[in-house]
Amino acid sequence: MHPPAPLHPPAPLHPPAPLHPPAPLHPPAPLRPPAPLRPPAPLHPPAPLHRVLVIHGPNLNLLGTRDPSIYGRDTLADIDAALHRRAKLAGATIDSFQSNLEGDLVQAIQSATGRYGAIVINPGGYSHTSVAIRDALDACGVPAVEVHLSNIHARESFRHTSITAGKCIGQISGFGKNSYLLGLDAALAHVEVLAPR
Ligand code: DHK
Repeated sequence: MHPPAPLHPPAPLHPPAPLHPPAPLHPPAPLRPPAPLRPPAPLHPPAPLHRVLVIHGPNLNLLGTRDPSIYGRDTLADIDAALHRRAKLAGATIDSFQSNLEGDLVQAIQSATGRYGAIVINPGGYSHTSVAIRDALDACGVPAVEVHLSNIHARESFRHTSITAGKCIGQISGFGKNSYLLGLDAALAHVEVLAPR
């Protein structure tokens, strides 16, 4: 019989690791004073309401000689001069633009945003065909009045529908040069530069 193996002396107890002293509390960072509220920047600066852009579409440069029994004998210059006089009486101004090109007309409509209070437009033959001009009228955010010298509803059936008029505030058709003048009055009344009659 072997004598029992001597018991190992118990391992000395390690003293518990000292607790880290608690990190000193930082005082909370002072709150920044709230930034002053700025009003949101307007998407477009307000357009001068009394400025009207008059847009003439294709073939209207030929007025005076183009089928006078339908379009009258006034030239485009005559019509623009009458519009200038009328605008002046109302305390408004007009700029006039004519093009035979669809893209130029789209560009002119787009350029009106923020610069004009209203548009008076005779899209000519594009009234019956142009989705691009309709879309530009829709996107520009400027109220437009569509005008026609002739009464498009009394002519060939393909002229009875205007694709563009649906994006205008209204349409005036059949009064020759006066369609433009009535269109200008309607546009100025809409933006309240001219008191409605
Ligand atoms: C002018 C045009 O050129 C035509 O194509 C339109 C419009 C009508 C007008 O009457 O002013 O159909």
